Amino acid sequence: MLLHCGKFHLDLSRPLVMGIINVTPDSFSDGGRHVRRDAALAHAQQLLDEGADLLDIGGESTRPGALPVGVEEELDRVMPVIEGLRGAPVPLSIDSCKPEVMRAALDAGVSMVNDINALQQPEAMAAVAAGDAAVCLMHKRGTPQTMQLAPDYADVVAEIMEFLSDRIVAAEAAGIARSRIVVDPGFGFGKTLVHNLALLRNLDVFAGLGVPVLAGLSRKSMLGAITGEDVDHRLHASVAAALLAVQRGAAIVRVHDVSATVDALKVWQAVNAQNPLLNSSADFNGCGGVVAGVNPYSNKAMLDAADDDA
Ligand code: HH2
Repeated sequence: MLLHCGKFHLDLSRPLVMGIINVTPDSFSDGGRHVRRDAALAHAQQLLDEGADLLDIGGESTRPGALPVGVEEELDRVMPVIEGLRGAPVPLSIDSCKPEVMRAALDAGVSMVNDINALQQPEAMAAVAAGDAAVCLMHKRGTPQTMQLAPDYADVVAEIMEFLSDRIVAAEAAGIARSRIVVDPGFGFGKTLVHNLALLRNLDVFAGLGVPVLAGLSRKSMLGAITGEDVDHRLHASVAAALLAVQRGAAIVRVHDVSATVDALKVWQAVNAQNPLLNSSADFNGCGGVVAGVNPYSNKAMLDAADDDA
């Protein structure tokens, strides 16, 4: 399956890793670390070096209880970073619900809009439909201020399936081709631990919607609830969760810890390949992921590794 993502055509026959760049003072796990343009750009370079297939840039925290940010403030945060990354070898994604921010980011060349509000804000649909960028339609219940108060579903999987299915129909009706659409059940956005686990367990059901599924579990509180670890010590749980998501059909995982996730997925990929050292690149590489970009899973790397072992 290919995802049309602006000038990039992403081959999804291997799972892709989306690295997170939060240009915010208050994100739940890395707030304040990449607020300065230089720090954000250095972080972006690090994620690229570690093998990120996409970079997701956000200027507003959506953690439970986060306060909303105005359009100008969000633009001031993200635009210098987007401009600094112009010409990056992988697609840039803007993580925003605001049509004004989407438009400015798209004009500056981003290839994907990641909207936790699934393009429900007036004008958001039109902003994306006007170009050729991909879009991630995510489910959430409530707002960051209210979403964790008492989330309740009769059937969390069925209800979110229905929501995402409706949003795909709405996006297609607005002129966004299916080949540009990704969906995300929205782990932690108006869900209890039980809901989140049901979603992860049944992620393959979402793959049945016929568009790629993105999963964002990295460092989230559900992993803290399971392991008892605070947000700075959720690397192992995050990697496990990313792997489980991919095993259940996620095409893209949105993560803070790119290097560790890329390595884990290389192991997954190698185990899944029939005979990695004999197969063609199409079989083993999963066709390389980013057609016009970096492929950290090259056959050469695999053959070099095999030589080292011998
Ligand atoms: N999670 C966060 C933000 N954006 N987008 C998608 N599609 N899926 C997610 O699960 C998702 C998302 C929250 O994580 P983070 O950006 O690290 O934190 P914060 O919102 O506090 O900046």
